[in-house]
Amino acid sequence: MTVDELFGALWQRYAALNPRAQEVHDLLEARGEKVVNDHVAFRTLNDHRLGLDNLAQPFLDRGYEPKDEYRFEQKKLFARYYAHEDEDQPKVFISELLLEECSPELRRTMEALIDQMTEDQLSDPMLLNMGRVWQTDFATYEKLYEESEYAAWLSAFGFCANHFTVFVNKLTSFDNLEELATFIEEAGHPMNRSGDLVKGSPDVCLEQCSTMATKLPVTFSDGTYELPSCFYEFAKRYEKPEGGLYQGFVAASADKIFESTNR
Ligand code: OOG
Ligand code: NI
Repeated sequence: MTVDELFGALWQRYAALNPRAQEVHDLLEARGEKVVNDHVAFRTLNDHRLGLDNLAQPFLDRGYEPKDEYRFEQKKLFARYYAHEDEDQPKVFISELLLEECSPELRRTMEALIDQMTEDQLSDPMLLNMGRVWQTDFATYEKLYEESEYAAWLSAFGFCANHFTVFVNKLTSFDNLEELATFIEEAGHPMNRSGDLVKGSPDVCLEQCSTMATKLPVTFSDGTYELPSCFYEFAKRYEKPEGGLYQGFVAASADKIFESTNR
């Protein structure tokens, strides 16, 4: 599988979970834009069999290298991004929940989900696109949600691209992110307004905004419930003072982007 085929397979599962992303993508292309991805993001747990390093492997095997790392104290997350030697390839942002910082109950719950996985699933290089690989119930989702929205999301959706991100520098018909956000909202897709609509600024060389995650029926052993699944993000990058476009992320902005899957 080439790197393009890998992103194609990831987009397929993602678009099924977030039909709004396909709609917005198609609206932009109908306007004459060519949509280019800035980054794709994944979520996992720091279990040694399915941590950030495990999810990164398919990218490392295809020319990606580890770059900067980020820490989210309150959300108990660690993240790293990966970039390809060819700068036209999307960056990959992977975060993981630090289980040792969570309550013993949360830890036991997540470990019980992992225990349902087969050896073949745990060692599958395409783990990152396998979706939910365990049975669980809505009562467990709600209990997890009280402590960690991130853990609850992972229990309901498992492994997939959490979001794709449009690289706004490549769009030609919008002057700024506010204009793009208005266009998306007028098409009926609510945006994440946690903090500000636009997170970041030219001063930190990165501006971002995102839709709220699409609500999708999720089947649990105790019923079917509509839950926020995946979202679509938009990023505009600025020149660093020393020259060249800034390639990294901004922790304060990322902290708010995570909230795009809040209920
Ligand atoms: C990741 C949130 C952070 C960014 O671009 O800063 C992020 C997530 O929601 O999993 O994507
Ligand atoms: Ni992102």
